[in-house]
Amino acid sequence: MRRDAAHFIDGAFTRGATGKSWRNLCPTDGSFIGTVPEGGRAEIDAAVKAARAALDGPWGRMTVAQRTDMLSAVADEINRRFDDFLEAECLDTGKPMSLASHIDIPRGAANFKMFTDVAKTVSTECFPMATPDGTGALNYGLRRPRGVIAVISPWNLPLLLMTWKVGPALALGNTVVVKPSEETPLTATLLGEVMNAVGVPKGVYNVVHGLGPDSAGEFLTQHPGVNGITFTGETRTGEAIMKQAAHGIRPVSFELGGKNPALVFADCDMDKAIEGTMRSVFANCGQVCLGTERVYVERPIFDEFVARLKQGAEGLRLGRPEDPTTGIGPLISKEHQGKVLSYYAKAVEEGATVITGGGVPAMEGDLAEGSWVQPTIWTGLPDDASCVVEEIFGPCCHIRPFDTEEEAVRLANATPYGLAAAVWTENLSRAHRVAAKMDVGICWVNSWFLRDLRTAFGGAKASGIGREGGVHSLEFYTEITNVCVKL
Ligand code: NAD
Ligand code: 6OD
Repeated sequence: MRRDAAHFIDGAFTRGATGKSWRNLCPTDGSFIGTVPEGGRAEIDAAVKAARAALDGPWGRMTVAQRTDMLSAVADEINRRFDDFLEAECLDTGKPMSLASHIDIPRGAANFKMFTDVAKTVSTECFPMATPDGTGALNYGLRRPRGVIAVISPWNLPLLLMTWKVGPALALGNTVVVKPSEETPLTATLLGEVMNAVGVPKGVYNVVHGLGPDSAGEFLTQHPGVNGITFTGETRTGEAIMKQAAHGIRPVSFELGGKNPALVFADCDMDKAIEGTMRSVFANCGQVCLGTERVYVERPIFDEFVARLKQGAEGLRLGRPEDPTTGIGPLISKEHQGKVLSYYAKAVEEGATVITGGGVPAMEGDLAEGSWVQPTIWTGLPDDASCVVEEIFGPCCHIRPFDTEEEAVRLANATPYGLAAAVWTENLSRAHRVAAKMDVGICWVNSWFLRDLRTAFGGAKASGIGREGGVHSLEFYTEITNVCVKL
């Protein structure tokens, strides 16, 4: 069935007035899903105006309890329509349903529930103060919503990453205009139906589809009616958005790219390290910002680790989302396939030993039209090779041996990025020691992508600005006014 997308502005679905659109293609087999309208300045303007009116109107007047009850109902409605979200997400991305049904869709609901708890329990500071005249003064913080928030989201975990921002923004009293990735328009559109079904006032949640530069993305981030911009995507896009945010000095919250290391020590539990590294390298076809693309393995276990990861990679079944035996899906698009394949070629040019993969798999029937690549492992690259330095965002990794803990830490940190790291060791002291030296926002020990939504999430160095999650989200989604009352 054909699935055309629509903008969702002021509580109503519309195709807008630009007359421009693009064809949304399914990465599994290249089939036509439907068309997506491209929003322009007028659509962005209408969405920002609707968001402002809701903020100054019904949404702004609600009690915290009314607002959080409504957002709990949004989470319940996502769960009630679980299969619709699952189907839409897997059509857009080609990811296995087994993955999306465990991670993407449940998190779409959890991201709303979690922040209703934060909004209900948040308190602010109070500092009584002595004054020279003896009467004293009282300082207290008033936390107010930041206002209209622009949410720019990527295609790899579309519902999860979009609601990770919309959930806290709305729970803390803001309104939003979302510009989803052009590759994955469906679940953001579907969420509009959910908002209407549970009675969220019109204008609170708006979606305008479009591209980045000279399109809806740029127009939204430059709009003077936007009070803050939260973005997840590539570091280079973050640089562009930061310039756009400079007009009017709008604050930004950025979750950006990574080139994440895994450190595997000889004292690890090998079974767990292999299972975890299989997931961190190949889950979602390697299209996870937290994913591992550099694996450093202590020399005594290097050969065994490489052999077992190779065996695991070769055992992954490429297939359709709905097939329960599918272990890995396609890349998001033909364009991204071309980018990943260019790195596969570069690795060979730069002297890699290809342990497995390195090309396009033979797919049968209509799957041959999809954007598939083989799960790939390299060894033997120099530390400055492109595939060791640059984010590829595909199902691939380079494995390199190390001899000392100091060397492993130095290699792990030798990158402009600083998003995530995974450390595999059974030595408790080493685990804490190494984790404390990782120059990243998130360091997992003997696990990967194990998430507690109360924790600080974000990247160090070129991997982000700010932290979101739990009370950390208050920093960006609210503005504090200190009230100083002279008594
Ligand atoms: P992208 O940066 O190409 O696009 C992300 C979004 O930005 C899209 O909606 C796009 O239309 C929009 N955009 C592009 N140019 C813009 C502009 N000038 N102004 C406004 N909007 C613009 O990223 P992607 O390819 O969708 O996602 C993959 C990237 O995202 C990878 O680099 C990955 O590491 C990163 N990522 C990071 C995290 C994290 O939490 N740190 C999470 C997921 C993905
Ligand atoms: O789990 C999360 O909250 C989160 N933001 C995950 C990001 C994954 C990146 O691809």
